[in-house]
Amino acid sequence: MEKLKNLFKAKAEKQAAEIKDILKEHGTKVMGEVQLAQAFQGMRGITGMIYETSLLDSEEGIRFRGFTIPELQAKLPKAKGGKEPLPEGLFYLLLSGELPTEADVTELSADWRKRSKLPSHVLRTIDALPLEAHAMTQVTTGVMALQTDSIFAKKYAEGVNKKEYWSYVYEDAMNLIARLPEVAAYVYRRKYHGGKTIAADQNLDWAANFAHMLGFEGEGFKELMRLYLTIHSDHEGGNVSAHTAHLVGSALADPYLSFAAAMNGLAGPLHGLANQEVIKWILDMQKTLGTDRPSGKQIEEYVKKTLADGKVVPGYGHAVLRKTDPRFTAQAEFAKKHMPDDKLVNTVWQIYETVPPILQSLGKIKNPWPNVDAHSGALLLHYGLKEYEYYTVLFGVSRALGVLAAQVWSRALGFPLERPKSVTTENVKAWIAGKDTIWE
Ligand code: CMX
Repeated sequence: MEKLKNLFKAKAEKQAAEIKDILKEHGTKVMGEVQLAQAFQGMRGITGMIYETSLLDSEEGIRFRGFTIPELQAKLPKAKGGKEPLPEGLFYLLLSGELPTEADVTELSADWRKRSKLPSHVLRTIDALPLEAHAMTQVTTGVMALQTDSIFAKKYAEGVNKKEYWSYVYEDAMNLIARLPEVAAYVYRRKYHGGKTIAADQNLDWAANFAHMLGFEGEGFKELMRLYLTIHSDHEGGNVSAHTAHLVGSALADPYLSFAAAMNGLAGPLHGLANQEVIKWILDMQKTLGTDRPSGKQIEEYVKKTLADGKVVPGYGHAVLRKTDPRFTAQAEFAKKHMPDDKLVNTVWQIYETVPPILQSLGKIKNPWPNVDAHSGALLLHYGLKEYEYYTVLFGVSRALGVLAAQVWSRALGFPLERPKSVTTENVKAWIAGKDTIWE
């Protein structure tokens, strides 16, 4: 895929020169201020990093290189007969900032197919884990095993000019994205289907081939995967997985190490694992209530019990968003088109009617609206992917597109080691008492 690499090089060189000029003239300009509460409470709202591939608006939601999800659905190339965007196109856009043609996407699909073969020790490494190991643990172990193939790590060890870092990170990113569905599908078939793996179909696009290797042949599921793997890819730079990849990569850890670190963050229940928690929570609710069509009133009681038990309502709330997540809306639109009568989907919609006013009434939750994870499980279950411990892996496969494209940019722009300042509560108390000015 020389065209994309050359296009990226031209764009990155231009942008690196622009950044040099910006910093020369405006480097001391103040972007904001940090309040004590922000330092103690998860650094919300502190603008402190540059992340090129997407930008999140708290009211409007995510834009990928300036495009909303409905715009991507309209403008990105599709599979023959398909209506959803191909994730290859989204990756091309994230990396180059330009919308790809159909030919660009076909070429990228073919390029990833060529790169997709796994070294044999990767599967053996996964096989060393017990079957009960969580699917995220197994996949991330596979990613770590793939790291032996890192071109960046090899070139760095040989002693390479820092101007060339991005080129090797690009190769690693492309190889890792190409191989990730193979690793992820292997884990699925190993954990849930007695190890009966399904060989790749060289004629399929990246998402459809992943669906095929998982064992899902219907066009509906393939379309869902194309949409799913597109919309979960990127959510600007501060979320746990993207920020982890950015931080770890800043130490010049190669893309495999950085992405594995990101996957470990994604496996937390307040981040990506929330997609499994949502379905678990709904299925528990159905069991407790003895119905698969709970009424609004019944859901309300169950939500109140969840809160009274000191638990979060999974799939609701967000650290940045203050409206319904457009990724939730995109999935709801998909469901309206493909499965409007599905009982579980209807329960998800009923929960959407019921939960926000309850969370709002507590007065402390900043965003009572659903996030991306509130809807995805119901769609997967509709097509028969019932093993919800696997859901976060799908999120992770998609997230690779965003965080790896961003990492190529970070190395091309020469971003340094990330190292913010921390203080202790003792420092803070002394500062409040006027006895310490350590960080001023
Ligand atoms: N249910 C119950 N309580 C919630 C809540 C929810 N869905 N969302 C927020 N709260 C609580 C917080 O736990 C916090 O409580 P305390 O003050 O007692 O500690 C309070 O409301 C204020 O939190 P906030 O400022 O509104 O939210 P944060 O930015 O701190 O946290 C998030 C954001 C996503 C972690 C939180 O909303 C949450 O836990 N949601 C449920 C888990 C979830 O769906 N995560 C997935 C997010 C999307 C993704 O990354 O995939």
